[in-house]
Amino acid sequence: MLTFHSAATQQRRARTELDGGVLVTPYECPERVDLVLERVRRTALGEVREPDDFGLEPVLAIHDRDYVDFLAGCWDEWQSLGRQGEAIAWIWPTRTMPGDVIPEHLDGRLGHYALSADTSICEGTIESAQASKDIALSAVRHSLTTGEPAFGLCRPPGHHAATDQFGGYCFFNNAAIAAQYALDHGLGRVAVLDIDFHHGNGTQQIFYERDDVLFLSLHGDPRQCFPYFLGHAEETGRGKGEGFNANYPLPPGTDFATWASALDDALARIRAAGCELLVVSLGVDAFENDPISEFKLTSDDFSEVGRRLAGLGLPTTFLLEGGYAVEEIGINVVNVLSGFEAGTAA
Ligand code: SP5
Ligand code: ZN
Repeated sequence: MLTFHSAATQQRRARTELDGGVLVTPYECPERVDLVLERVRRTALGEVREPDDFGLEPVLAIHDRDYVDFLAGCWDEWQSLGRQGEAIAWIWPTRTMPGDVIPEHLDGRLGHYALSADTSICEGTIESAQASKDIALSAVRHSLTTGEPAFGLCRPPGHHAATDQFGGYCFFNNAAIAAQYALDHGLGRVAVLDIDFHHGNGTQQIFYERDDVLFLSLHGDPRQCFPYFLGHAEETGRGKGEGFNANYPLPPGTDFATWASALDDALARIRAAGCELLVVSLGVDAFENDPISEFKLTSDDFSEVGRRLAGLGLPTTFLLEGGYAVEEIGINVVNVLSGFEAGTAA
């Protein structure tokens, strides 16, 4: 399987994440890329390629122009205010303030465009986000033109990013951008299967009223887990999108047996919906030793996940999302990819 990778994904080197009332070194760190790449090479998964530059058009097919402009200018503006630390949102239009006038002041605009305070904007953020979407686009184009699987070693991740909001370490929604690219190049229906521990709130929001993208997510129950305000089982789509959104919220402590039966249900729905391409939002934070997540999957379980995905027999594009047990991230990601290849050969 081909891997798409760019060193530009490591330009974002954030120093701060608000976690438990203190500023910690972010869980979503550039070393994640090094370790996945090292494992891809060590296991001889296949060739590693640089992405092409797809420009902003495929981004603007998903995200609002004002949001993209905000991300592109935020760090320079923040610095021109003479601020010490990194740009972190700290006030929001909440239930008691309609927030329908976008503020002019950067602090207000940060609250408008942010969905959580775990994600700072720092030097290199927009550059890494651009590289990440180019990786996703290069990978999906490869799957579309050859029918072969591809792996996009995306960083930053994307699935929490909504039409006009960043957060959960995500800026551009790589999976949504890739799925839309496939539709714009002739496909009728695409499945986005999100196996990251956290609910893919951004992907759900983007496609919620559409029937050309089937979105399915297995995740920690939002009653207990980030992003807390979306990802319930009752959210099944709206309008013509009714029936094209499927959430599998699972309790903290969930092991592979329970998780895998949700996966099998999701795979049956993908088969029944007549999807022509599978985009996998591949987070490996469902791992038992993940520092911020609460499922119990083992490294061997990830190989079995790959084998089951291969059973669909669809052209498949894997895009990296979360996974913060940095020491084991390479093993867990490549186990999914190798398991997929083993399942394809079988
Ligand atoms: C892409 C992705 O996986 N994003 C996840 C973002 C979650 N951010 C909030 C993390 C809160 C961590 N608190 C755990 C405390 C353990 N010390
Ligand atoms: Zn996650």
